[in-house]
Amino acid sequence: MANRIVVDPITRIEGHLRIEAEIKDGKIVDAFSSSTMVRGLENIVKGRDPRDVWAFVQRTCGVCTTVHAISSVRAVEDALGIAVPPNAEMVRNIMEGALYMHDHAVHFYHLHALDWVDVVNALSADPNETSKIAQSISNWPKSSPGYFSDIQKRIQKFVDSGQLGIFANGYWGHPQMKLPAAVNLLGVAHYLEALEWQKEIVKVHTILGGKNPHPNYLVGGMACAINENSTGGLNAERLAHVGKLLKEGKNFIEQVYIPDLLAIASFYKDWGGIGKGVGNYMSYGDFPVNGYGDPSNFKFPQGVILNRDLSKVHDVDHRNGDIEEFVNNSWYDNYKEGAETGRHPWEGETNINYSGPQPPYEHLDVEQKYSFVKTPRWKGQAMEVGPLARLLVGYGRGNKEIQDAVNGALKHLDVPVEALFSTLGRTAARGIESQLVANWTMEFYDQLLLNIKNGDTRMANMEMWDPAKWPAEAKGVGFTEAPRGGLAHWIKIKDGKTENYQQVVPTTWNASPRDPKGQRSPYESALLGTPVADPNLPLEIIRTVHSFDPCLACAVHLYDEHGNHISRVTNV
Ligand code: NFE
Ligand code: MG
Repeated sequence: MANRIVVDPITRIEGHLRIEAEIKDGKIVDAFSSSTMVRGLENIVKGRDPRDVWAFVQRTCGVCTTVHAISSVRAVEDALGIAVPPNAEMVRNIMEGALYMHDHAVHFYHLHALDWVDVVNALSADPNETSKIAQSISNWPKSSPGYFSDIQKRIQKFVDSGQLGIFANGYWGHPQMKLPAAVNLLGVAHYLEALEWQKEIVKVHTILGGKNPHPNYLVGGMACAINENSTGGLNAERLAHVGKLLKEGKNFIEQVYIPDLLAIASFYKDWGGIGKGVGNYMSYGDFPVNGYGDPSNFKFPQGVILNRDLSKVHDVDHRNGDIEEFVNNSWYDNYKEGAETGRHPWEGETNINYSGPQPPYEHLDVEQKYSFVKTPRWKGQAMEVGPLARLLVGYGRGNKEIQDAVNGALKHLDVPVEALFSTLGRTAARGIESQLVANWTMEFYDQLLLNIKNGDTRMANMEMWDPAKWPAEAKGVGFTEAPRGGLAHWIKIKDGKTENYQQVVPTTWNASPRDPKGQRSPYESALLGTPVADPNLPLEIIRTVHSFDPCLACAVHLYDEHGNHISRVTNV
């Protein structure tokens, strides 16, 4: 008989996620993913001025801050036929690149590392040994035995006080923790350093967008006026500061994040065979370098891979009916056409007044509706989105830069290409693309400076600003690759107002409940077959779920004080 365990809430993520898993003979035989937060942002923007919508929907999330604003302004620009000036494209790319560097490093160290790094075990490390390892894998200057010994003293203080603080909840001593003590100490030291560094990289947003989180955007371009010689706006000094922050960020990724990722992964190669998932991967593509109109110019290519077959990449179309959202298993009223039907987002609905069974409950009633996340499908198929999907699509498209980066990591770890389709693959892909994005962001920065030097200081195209010029009806789609995967917003405009608005978000693709055919989405699918050594300490579930970097605030678009109930908590 299978034993159903509940992990709720899953911590070290954004938002509220509940996983129920059925375990038989030490392995997961079925799994259900539920979000217990309710949405509402799509309804809040109805009737509002489309030029204001980015400011509302950007509040979907403060973690992947900026990507909802980009998607929104792109959707409106698409509807109204606006092309933004090259400088605005580069500023948007730089801001998104800075977000990737920030978000991925924070995920690795602060949200995911403690699934693999045993903080308490680091106390028994020999700092000389940690120093030797650190110096053998990187040129990062903080690597002396004294430095690591001081870190150890700091942790010892936490432990002696009985208050581990940020390290309080963890599976310390779990038999699945495989790192030598010296590597654990290295991981803990860099956890603390990454905390310091991440407060620096966000300054890129404060300079280019006024603040972080939720920097300023503008339909038609960006709001940061270039004036190299002025004391305000985007002057020479502030541009130089952006360049310095990006260089430091790239350095941190190259000298700390990547060496740590490879060192830690080399002890967990068995996770290259666990957490496989649905095997379908989708990327919308992003980082335009020659206008947003043509995805073949994007740094991240666009496409779909089915059944892990990298030899064929399918095209994505956001405008026809290929993408649909279902609500058959979600706490919303069914569409009037019935529970089996999906809706393309332009025709989508978010009916939060559903009156059927909802939380609280003992267990999810998975025969009925069991999540506030909707279920999106591409041509009826479940799609994994995120860093791994982006790299696989790029690989399949024959992108040399992406192929070299992926092959280099596989060679370093001495694992076969099949190891990519896994928990380890997802976590490695996030690091590999951080390096790629850091390099590209320097290119975007250089391009911006070159444009300015050549006398082009345009930052916005305001030709269509006046709603009197708009058609009576228009519709548009704006897509981006958010750190967690493909993100798109669809807008319908009527008489100058937002008539309908739908966001389909990366975590919606990955965390959704089943579709009408009973097909599992990526989280539910990836958990199948995962060994669980001790059902009371389900570290293995956390590893695979964390490898997707969940954000339920994005997936459901709003917190609600009634929705965040917790039942039968196994707190991890
Ligand atoms: Ni809130 Fe987000 C990203 C978006 S969601 S984190 O990245 O969009 O999956
Ligand atoms: Mg939505």
